[in-house]
Amino acid sequence: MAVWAIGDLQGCYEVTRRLLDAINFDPAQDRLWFCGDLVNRGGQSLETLRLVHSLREHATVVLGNHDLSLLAVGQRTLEEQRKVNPDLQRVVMADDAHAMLEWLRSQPLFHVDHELGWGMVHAGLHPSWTIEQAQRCARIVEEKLHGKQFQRLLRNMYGDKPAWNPQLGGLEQCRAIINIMTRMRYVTPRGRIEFEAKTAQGEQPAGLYPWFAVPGMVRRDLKLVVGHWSTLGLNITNGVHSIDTGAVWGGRLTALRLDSESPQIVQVAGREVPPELRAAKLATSANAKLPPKGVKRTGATRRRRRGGRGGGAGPRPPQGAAD
Ligand SMILES: [Mn+2]
Repeated sequence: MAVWAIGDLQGCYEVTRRLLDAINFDPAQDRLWFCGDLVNRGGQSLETLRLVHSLREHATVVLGNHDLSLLAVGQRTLEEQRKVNPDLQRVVMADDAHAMLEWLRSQPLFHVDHELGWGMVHAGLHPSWTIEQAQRCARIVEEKLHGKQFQRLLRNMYGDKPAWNPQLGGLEQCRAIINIMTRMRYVTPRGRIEFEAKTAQGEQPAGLYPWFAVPGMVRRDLKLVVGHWSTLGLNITNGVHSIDTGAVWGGRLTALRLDSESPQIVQVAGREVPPELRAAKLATSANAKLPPKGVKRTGATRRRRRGGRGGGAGPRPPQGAAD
C-alpha cells in the first residue's frame, strides 16, 4: 500500500505512464492523488483524461485552473468549441467526453485526509485561512459546481476580481475562492493575489510573497501538497510541498509519497520542448529547493515526443484561468 501525490499532468500522457511505471503503481493496493491541471498544453489531454478517469476508483483529484477551463469549454456551442486549441478540442469532441467531463465536474477543489496527515489543493490556500475555513470555502464552490447551477458558475468564474474578503457572497465569493485555490502564486502581505507575478522565488517584485511564506500567516498542522507553479520547482516550505516540476515545459513529472516517514520523491523526464520555452517556465537549479536525500530519478532518458504540437497555441478562454 502506497499513496503517491502526482504533479500537474497537463496532457502529458506518455510521461504520466512512465511515472506510474517508475513508482510501480499497483491499482489493487496503491492510491494516487492528482493535484490538478490534468489537461491542456501537453498535446495528449484526451488520453491523459481517459487514463485518470479509468483510475478514478484508485485516485483522488482536485481541480486546477485548466480543468475548470475544460469544463467551461465543454458547455460552449460547437462553433465556439472549434475555436479552442486542438488539445482541449479533442477532449470535448470525443465520444466519451460527456462521461469524463461529468466525472471531472464532480471533483473537489480541496481534499483533506486527517488520518494520512495531508491536504491537497491545486494552487494554494489564503494565508489567513485555517484548514477548516479552507474546507468551508471549497465546499461553497463545490456545491455550485456539482449542482444544477453549474453552468452559471462556469460562465462567471473568469476574472481577477474581487480579491478575497470574508464579506463576499454569491458568484463573486466563488470567483475569489477559485482564484485562490487554482491560480494563486504571489500575494501581498495582506493576501491579495498578484496575478501577473509568475517568476521563480526571489525574482518577484518587492513586497510580494509566495502564498505559503507570508509573514504572520496562519499556522496549519496539516501538510499540504500543491501543484500549479512550475517556475518554483520542487519546493518544501512551511509544510507546503509544491510538486509541479513543469513536465509540460520539458521539466520533470514528480511523484511524492505521502504515507512514508521521510519524503520519498520519484521523478521522470517531462515532454520534449524547445529550449527557450523550457528556460522561461522552469525553476533553475539555483532557485529550486530540492530535498537533499530520498530523491530517486528514473526514466532520465528523454523520449522524443512525436507530433510536436503543444496545446497552448489556440485562443484562451476569456481572461484568466489559463495561467
Ligand atoms: Mn495551474
